[in-house]
Amino acid sequence: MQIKTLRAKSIQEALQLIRTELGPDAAVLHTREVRRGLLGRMILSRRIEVTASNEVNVQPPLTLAAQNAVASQNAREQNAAQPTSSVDTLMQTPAPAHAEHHRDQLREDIQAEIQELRLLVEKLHRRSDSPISDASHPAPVKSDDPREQAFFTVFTEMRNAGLHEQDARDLLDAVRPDCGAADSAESIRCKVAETLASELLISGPLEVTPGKCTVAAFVGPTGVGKTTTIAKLAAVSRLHHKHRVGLITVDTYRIAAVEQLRTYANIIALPMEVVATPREMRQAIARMRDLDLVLIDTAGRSPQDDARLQELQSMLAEAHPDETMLVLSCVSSTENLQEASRRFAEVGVNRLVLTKLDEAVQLGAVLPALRGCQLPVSYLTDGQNVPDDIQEAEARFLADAVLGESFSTTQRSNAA
Ligand SMILES: Nc1nc2c(ncn2[C@@H]2O[C@H](COP(=O)(O)OP(=O)(O)OP(=O)(O)O)[C@@H](O)[C@H]2O)c(=O)[nH]1
Ligand SMILES: [Mg+2]
Repeated sequence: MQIKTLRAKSIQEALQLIRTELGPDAAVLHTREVRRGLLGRMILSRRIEVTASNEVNVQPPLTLAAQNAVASQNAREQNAAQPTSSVDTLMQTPAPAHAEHHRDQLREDIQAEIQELRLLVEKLHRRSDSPISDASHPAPVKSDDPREQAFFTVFTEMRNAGLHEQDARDLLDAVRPDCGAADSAESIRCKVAETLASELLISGPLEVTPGKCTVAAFVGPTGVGKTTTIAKLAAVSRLHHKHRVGLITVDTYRIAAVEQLRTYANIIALPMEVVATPREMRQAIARMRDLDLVLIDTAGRSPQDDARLQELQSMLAEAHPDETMLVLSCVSSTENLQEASRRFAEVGVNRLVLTKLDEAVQLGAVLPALRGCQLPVSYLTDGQNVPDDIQEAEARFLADAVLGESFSTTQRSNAA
């Protein structure tokens, strides 16, 4: 017995193939529409599978010729009939009705899926509107109440600035008692910025008293901008304030590092010493004692590298720096900043320099590290230009930067 199963785009095409393969008297044993996902049906066309044989005689098997005749008859009689999704019905429905039916079916499927997606999006939106699990301090949510709506706007801006949910919530909770019904998002923003500014620790610049040698060492993870920051400070101190400045580098691990600092020292015309051991450090400091300011550059260290951190500590113990500046890049994640400040605390850091403000898309992630390390910030750097891209840290400026663009005082006054 010869049985064939064929697939085609339409029942007509399938029957034509069967006729060619098995002859006009072949009997159709089975038909079905090959199921595809919605995407498959949208991208690919429908497929009909037909199984037929030329040697069976079952009742009521219709030969192809008879089926074609029935199909034509049905086409005339049933063109107004409601189609069903079975292929048997498709076989009895004329071609334009097939297409119509197929389109209806597809439309219904798409509408059902859109409805499903809509429900899903609404659910997610509701969740993001109230992302707080702590019921005792709910986060601001979308509301018809203008005051709550203003809180929600500011909360969203802070989250967009990269602030962790808890930090954003705490800041809003802190200003809530001072906000009345008339407070707009603008005034809430202002209060939040003031609150954060009052909390941030700022140290002011390095204190340099001519005739009294101030020694400042710069430590931190690799590539955060220690050497560049030293070059900026040295240039400002020497060229603007006319201080007598000297440089020491202990970064003998990279030839390029020594050359990098030497280049700056040559340009600014500063004495520079390269030291490799604690003893050499002691001697170099002694030679520079009559200068106003000595800046010590160190090799970048991984906060995970216990041995190197220990080595750094021994070296700095000989220098007795007045200030030990931890240099951190704002491009780093909260976790990396926290880990770096925790590990470098062992080296005796007492101030912070935040670099690469210009590169950081958001500064919100810096806040937990600032709060965690409790080190006052001395300088902010925002570019590679020596000496221009450095400024003394200022609380309100830093608060605005951490809170995001919409908090920027400049932008607000421009917009007004
Ligand atoms: N965008 C930007 N780049 C900076 C800033 N500060 C430093 N850089 C760049 O960051 C790169 C690394 O700077 P370095 O000063 O060599 O960093 P380092 O901490 O001394 O690096 P190691 O000594 O290797 O640990 C250089 O390309 C600098 O130009 C900054 O504020 N913004
Ligand atoms: Mg360096």
